Amino acid sequence: MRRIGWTKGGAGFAALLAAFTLGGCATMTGQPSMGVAEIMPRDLKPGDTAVITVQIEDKFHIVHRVEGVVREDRTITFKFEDDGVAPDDKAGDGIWTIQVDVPFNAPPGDFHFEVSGYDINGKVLVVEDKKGEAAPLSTSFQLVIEYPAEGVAPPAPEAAPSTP
Ligand SMILES: [Ca+2]
Repeated sequence: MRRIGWTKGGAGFAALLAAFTLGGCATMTGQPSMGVAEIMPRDLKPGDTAVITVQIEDKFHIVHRVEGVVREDRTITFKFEDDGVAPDDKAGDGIWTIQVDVPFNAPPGDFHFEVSGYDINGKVLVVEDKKGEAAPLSTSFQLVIEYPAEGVAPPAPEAAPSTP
């Protein structure tokens, strides 16, 4: 018997996942939804300043707090604001913003930045995902910290002035 409606292999699922991630998630239930977080600039060096934004649809103002952590180092909590104070562009527009300074002693490598929405009681909000399963209101992205051209030798010092 032939089954209809399932695509073979993982392509269908990947497409579904992409749609879920990129779709902006307008939900019919009015539950909050979180879009993809963006970081500018993408490539970071120790000492750099970056601005991270995440768009949250929150019709009923359930999202009380938005915080991020670096998965590899959870000691610092990054608190996003939607208050119109720079670098946040506009108050209450659902775009939550934070400015982060990459520590000068940050180790180079790949890091995962996780953003979550919290309710008034400080609990991570749980929403239904596309499959109707409970999922935390959160998103994550990868950020890369690179040391400036470490493999490249610094410019050769000028030939020592010859002292006669
Ligand atoms: Ca805003």
